[in-house]
Amino acid sequence: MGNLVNLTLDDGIAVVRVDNPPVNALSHAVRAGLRDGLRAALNNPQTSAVVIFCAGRSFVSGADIREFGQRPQAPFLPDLISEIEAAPVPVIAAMHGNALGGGLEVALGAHYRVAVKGTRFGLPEVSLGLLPGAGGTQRLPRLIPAADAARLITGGKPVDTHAALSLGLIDRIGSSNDACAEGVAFARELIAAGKEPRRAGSLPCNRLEPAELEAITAETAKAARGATAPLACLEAVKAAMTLPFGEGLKKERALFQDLVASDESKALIHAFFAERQVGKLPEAESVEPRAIRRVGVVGGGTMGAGIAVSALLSGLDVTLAERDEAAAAKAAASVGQMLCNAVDRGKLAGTQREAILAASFRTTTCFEDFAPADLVIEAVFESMDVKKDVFTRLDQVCRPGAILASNTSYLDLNAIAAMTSRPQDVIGLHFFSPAHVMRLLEVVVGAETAPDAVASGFALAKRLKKVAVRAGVCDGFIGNRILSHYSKAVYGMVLAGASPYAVDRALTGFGLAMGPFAVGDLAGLDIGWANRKRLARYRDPRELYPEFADRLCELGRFGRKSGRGFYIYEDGAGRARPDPEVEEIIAAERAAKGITPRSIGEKDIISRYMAAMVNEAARVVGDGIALRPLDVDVTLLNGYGFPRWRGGPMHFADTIGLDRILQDICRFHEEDPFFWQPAPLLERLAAEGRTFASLNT
Ligand code: T1G
Repeated sequence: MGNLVNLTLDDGIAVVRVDNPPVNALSHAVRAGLRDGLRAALNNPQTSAVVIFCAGRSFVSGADIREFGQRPQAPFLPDLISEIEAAPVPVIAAMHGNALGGGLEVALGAHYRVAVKGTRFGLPEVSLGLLPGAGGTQRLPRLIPAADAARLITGGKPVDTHAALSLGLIDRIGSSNDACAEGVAFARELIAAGKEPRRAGSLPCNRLEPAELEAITAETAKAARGATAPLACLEAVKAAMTLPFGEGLKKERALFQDLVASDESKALIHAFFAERQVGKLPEAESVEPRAIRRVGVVGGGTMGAGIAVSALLSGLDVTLAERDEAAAAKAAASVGQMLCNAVDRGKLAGTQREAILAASFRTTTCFEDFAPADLVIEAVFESMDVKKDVFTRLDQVCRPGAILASNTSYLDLNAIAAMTSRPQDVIGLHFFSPAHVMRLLEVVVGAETAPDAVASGFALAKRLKKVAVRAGVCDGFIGNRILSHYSKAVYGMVLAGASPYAVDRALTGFGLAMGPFAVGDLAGLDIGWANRKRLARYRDPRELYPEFADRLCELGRFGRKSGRGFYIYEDGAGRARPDPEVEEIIAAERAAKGITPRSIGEKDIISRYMAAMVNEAARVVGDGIALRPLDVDVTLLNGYGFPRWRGGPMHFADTIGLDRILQDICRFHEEDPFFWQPAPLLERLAAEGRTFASLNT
C-alpha cells in the first residue's frame, strides 16, 4: 500500500486512510495505495464495511495536478473508482476540509457519504480547463438534481455541507469534528440496518427540462468568454442524461482526453501554480512577518474606503482618517454601505456588520490616533506634495516598527520613503479598484524596505484573501507600466486607421472581459488624462502622441461617470453605444497629421496588442521590476482582466513562440521605430530558442 495509505480493521470496519500532505492529492502512489488497501480490506472475510478517510487538514482535493502532461500510470482513477463502486460491502466516504475534483469523484463512487461541518464539496476541474474525468459528470446528476449537477460542474464553485446535504450529495453531517469516527459510526449503523451497497452508477439519471437546459447552456456560454472547457462539461452532463452509464463514462473520458491535451488547460494549470509561486520570495522566506492587528487608513475616497472594508472583512481593526469631519462622515457612510452590500451578497451576517461598525471601525481627523497602529496605508490624492505631508506626519506619530504603506499607483516609492526617518518600514501596497473585491495586490519594495516589512505585506495579502505580487520601484510598477505601454499601441492603431469599437470587439473576442476603450470609460478617462499630463514633460519628441482622448476629456466626456466617453451611455451607466462623434474627432486628427487611415484587421489588432504587452513585460522582467515572468502573468490575470484561459501574456507568448512575437515587433518597427524597439530579454530568449517559462524556476 506504500506509506501514503494504510488500512486498519476494527470489528469488521476497515478504515483505508490516505495521508499525502498538504491536500491529499491523488498521486499515482495514492491511487495504488487506495486500490491495494481496498482489495486487502475486501479480501478479508471479516470486513463488513469500508471507510475511506484522509489524515491532515482535508479529504482528497483532487487528482495530482503536477502529474498532468506526464505519462499516465495505472491504476487510473476511473478504474479505481469503479472498483470502489463495485465493492460487495458498503463503502463510506468520511470527509472533512475539502472534497474536490477527483476527491469528490472517489466519494461519488463510494456508496454513502458523511462529512463534518465546514466541509466544502466541488468539481473545480473547469477552472483548470478540464472536466471531472473520473465519473463525476455521470454519477453526480444521478445523485442530485440535474440542474444543480450541471451548474456545479460547469461553474466549478464548491458548495458547503448544508447545501450538500439538502442536495442529497451527502447522507449525513457528523455532530463531531472527527470525520473518521463519524464514518465508522455510520458504517456500524448501516451494518446494523443490513444496508446494501448503493451504487450511484446504477441509479437513473435525473433530467433537465428543455427550458432549464437552454438557460444553463446560455449561462455557460456567456461565462465561458471563449474558453472551451465549460461547454465540454455541459456536453458530458448531457451524455449522462442520454446514454447508458457505461457509454456516458466513455464519452466523458473522450472529452477529458481532448481537454487535458489543450493549450487552454495548460494555460489554466500554469495560472494555478503561478498564483501559488508568486508568494514564494527569496528575501522573505527566512523572516517572520510583523504582527498586524490594528490598521490605519489615510483617505476615505473610493480606494481608502475599499481598503478599510477589505481589512474589516478579514477581522482587522481599522481607524480611517480624513481631513475634516464632513469628509470623515462621508467615508464612514461609504464603508457602511459597502458592508451592507457584503451582507446583501451573503458574505457577512447583518449582526457581524453591526459588530464591526461598533467595535472595529472608527474615523478620525487626528493623525495622533494612529499611534497604536501596526500598519498605516495612505490612499490620498496622487501628488508627491500631498504624499510628503502625509508621510512626514505619519513618521512623527506612528510607533517604532509600525509599517507605513502607500497605495500609490505610479509614484516613486523610494522618494516617498525618503520623506521619513524609517525608509526600512515603508512599502507600497497597491490595491486595485474596487479594493475590497479585486484579488490583486502589488507589494512594492523600495530600495531600503526591510525583508520583514515585505513579508508582512505578503502575510497581510493572504489574510485579505488577495494574490500578492512583489514589484520593484518604477513608474507604474508591474501592471500600470505594462498597461500604459499597450495602451499606447492601442491608441496608435486607432490613429493609423482602426476604429476604437473594432479594437474593443477584437479584444473581447480574444477573451478580455472588456475592450480597452470600454475599460477606459469605466475607470474614467480623466485618470489616464491626468497621467498623460503628469508625464508630458518627460515625453520624447519622437513619440507618436494620439490626442483624440485628450479632446474627449476637454469636452468633459470622461466615460460612464459623465454619460459619455468613447461610448454613449443611454440610461446613465447602462447600455453603451458607439459614438459617431468620436470617429469624427479621430478622423480630424488623422487629417491634421496627414495620416491616411488603413485597414487593420482583427488578427492584426490582437498581434499588435499582445506584442506591445509582451515586449514591455519583457522589459519589466529584464529590469528586475518583476521577479519572474509568472509574476507578470499573475498581475495581468488578477488586475487587468487578461483571459485566464490564456494563462497570462508571458505564458501566451511562449505558446505562440517568442520568435513569432519578435518578428511581429520587427515588422511594426518599420511603421514606428521609436515605439517598437524589441526588449533585450525578448531578443536574447528568442535567439537562444528559450521561453519565458525557463525563467520561472
Ligand atoms: N495537485 C497537486 N498539488 C496541489 C493540488 C492538486 N490537486 N492542490 C493543491 N496543491 C498544492 C499547491 O500547489 C500548494 O503547493 C499546496 O498544495 C497547498 O495548496 C480526475 C482531473 C485544495 C482549496 O482543482 O483549489 O481532480 O505551493 O496553497 O489555499 O476529475 O489548493 O505549497 O508547493 O492552494 O489551503 C481538481 C486544487 C484537480 C483543487 C487548498 N482539484 N487545489 O487551498 O492551499 S483535477 C482542484 C485547490 C481533478 C479529476 C480531475 C487548493 C485547495 P505549494 P494551496 P489552500
